Amino acid sequence: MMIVFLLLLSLLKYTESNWVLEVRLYQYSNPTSRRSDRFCCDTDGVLDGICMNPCDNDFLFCLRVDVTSPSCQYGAYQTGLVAGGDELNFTGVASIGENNVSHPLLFNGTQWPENNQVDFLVRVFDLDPDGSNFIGVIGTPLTYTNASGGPSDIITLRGIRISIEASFDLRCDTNYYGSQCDVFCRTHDEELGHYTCDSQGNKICSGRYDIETNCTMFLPCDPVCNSNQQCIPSNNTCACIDGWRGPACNQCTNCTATPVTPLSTTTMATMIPSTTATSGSLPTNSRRTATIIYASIAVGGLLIITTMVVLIIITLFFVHKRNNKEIRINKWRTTKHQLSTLFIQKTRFQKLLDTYKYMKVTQPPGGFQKVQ
Ligand SMILES: [Ca+2]
Ligand SMILES: [Ca+2]
Repeated sequence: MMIVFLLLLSLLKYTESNWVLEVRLYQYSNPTSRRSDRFCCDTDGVLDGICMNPCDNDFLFCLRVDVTSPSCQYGAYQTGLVAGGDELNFTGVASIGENNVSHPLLFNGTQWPENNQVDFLVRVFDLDPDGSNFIGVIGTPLTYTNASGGPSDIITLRGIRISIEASFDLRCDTNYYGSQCDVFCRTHDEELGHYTCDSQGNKICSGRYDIETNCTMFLPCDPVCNSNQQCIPSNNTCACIDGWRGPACNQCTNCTATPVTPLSTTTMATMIPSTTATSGSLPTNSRRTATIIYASIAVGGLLIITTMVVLIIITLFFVHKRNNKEIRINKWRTTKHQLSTLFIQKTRFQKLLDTYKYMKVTQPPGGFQKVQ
């Protein structure tokens, strides 16, 4: 059986987990230093029925799905020889046995345990040069409905002749939250987002990053900037765009016009000073620019219309020319057909005439005779 467990240990893979079960060990005791078959661990060290030599203890700690499972799905640790005899105190011990197993023990799973249960198992062996002997087994089911219970009290787990004290603490692994550790949240501060996580796994955006964008973009300026301003979302300020200055960005930098009241906008301000304000207050450069734009639009539109008209005329010309050609061809074909018909009729008539002449020349006296 031990070989089976060792094989399963070698196959065990550790991946990122949702939850962690921490097991702290305290006192282990085998007061009679006997094996599971009641014999002393060392049969040559017996005096008056008393085992004089302690066992050479080797522990296997295992966490599995349930008591029927042959494997340790949530992890297993084999300590190797643990010096100290049959009364061991693991309190405050950082590593156990010649294999230096880290203590407290950590087991983990990637899904919440089915039926809210796991099974903790301890197997103890006596190591000797000629092989190992089975000392005993201790096991207990552990039930958890959520991961927020905190560490348990110290519990004494008892086998037939052995016992061990332990406490258990099931909690969510790093970056997992929720009662069953099924909420994932990992702090980011780069292009994937700028946020931390609260105790429930909710994202808390840094600074002015917007939760609606997964904390990847800043919130829009509040209050919104006017049409002569540009929003600087990182610090929620409105900066004047080119051509404007002043606290409200309503003073033209290249003209002497009186300040105007800019239009409020719900989006980032345009880079061109507004042309919808009172025309009398527009700067000269702005009016000149607007005139050029309107003139360009008018000329462009005229060119497009002219080109379209020319194309239509050319198309109609070619269509008309093609139709005339087809009409002439059809007339020629009709005339040719009529001439062919007249020629055929003329040939037939000529044959009839020749036949009549022949018959007239060869007419016997007394009239025509029936040709046999
Ligand atoms: Ca032995
Ligand atoms: Ca031994």
